[in-house]
Amino acid sequence: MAINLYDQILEKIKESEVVIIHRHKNPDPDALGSQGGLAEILKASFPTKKVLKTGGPVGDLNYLTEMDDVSDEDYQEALVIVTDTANTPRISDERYSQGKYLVKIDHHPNDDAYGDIILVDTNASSSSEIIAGFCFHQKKTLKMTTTAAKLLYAGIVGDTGRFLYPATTPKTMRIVADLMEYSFKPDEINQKMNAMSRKVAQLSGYVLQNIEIHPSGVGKVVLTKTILDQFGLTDAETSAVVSLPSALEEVILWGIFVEQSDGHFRCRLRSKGPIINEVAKKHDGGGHPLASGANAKDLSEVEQIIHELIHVAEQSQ
Ligand SMILES: [Mn+2]
Repeated sequence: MAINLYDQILEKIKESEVVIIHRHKNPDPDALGSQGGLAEILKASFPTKKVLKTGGPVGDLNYLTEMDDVSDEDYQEALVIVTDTANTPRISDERYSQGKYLVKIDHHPNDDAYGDIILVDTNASSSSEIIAGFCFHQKKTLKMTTTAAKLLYAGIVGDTGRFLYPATTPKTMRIVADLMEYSFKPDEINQKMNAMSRKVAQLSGYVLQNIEIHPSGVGKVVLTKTILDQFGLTDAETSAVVSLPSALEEVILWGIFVEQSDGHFRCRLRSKGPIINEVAKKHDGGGHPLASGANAKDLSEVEQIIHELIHVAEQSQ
């Protein structure tokens, strides 16, 4: 990995008295793990610097980390680091551009190359893996702590689906092993990340019962407003069921389509192998080759996306 980028980022950190760390909206464990983990590392390594985390509500992931109160004045001389966020509209807290210097650290495809320094490694499982690798590489200066190790571990576990997805590499596991040398309790994190509410458990049952599977291996789940109301769930709470179809042996790729208040459908596309982000890009979206998001204006566009996914599945056979 581009080692000189590590040095450049460390130089910028050393020069800056204020570091403000952002991540994406609707944060997942990798967004919070990379943000919180980096904050803990910098606070331990440079006790006199002001290190702040900003962004919208973290929901029930507040057991991982919480945000700080960041004033507009804090940005005046600040180094701003954004983790785990592919494009600027997704950055939580739009003041990200008001610092003196901007660094992007991410593992999604670099389609929106924002920032004065860009550290993007699409081979990394997660942004948390990149942050941990950066810290261990710069260990003369940067101190890993137990809390940071716990947060980064949670981020890696989250983004790899507990080491299920192909982005899990030998390097991922070496970094995880090094993180586990710190005295947090991995089993506690695993249990918390595995836990779901009764409502989400019931929605999981619905998804597994009602998924439509095309002979090519394409799974389709449509969650209308009526269905979400029936389970008493919001769109944000449906993220827990997105990976469920991967357990079905006949499913190769799938889409979960969640109706929004304005009637359009938020589409979450996933794949066990065939590349699907090109389909996502055609429908107001993008993302990883095997995990993308898109938007469909109505059910007929949902059908169009399914049609394109079937084409992808058939091409791969
Ligand atoms: Mn991530």
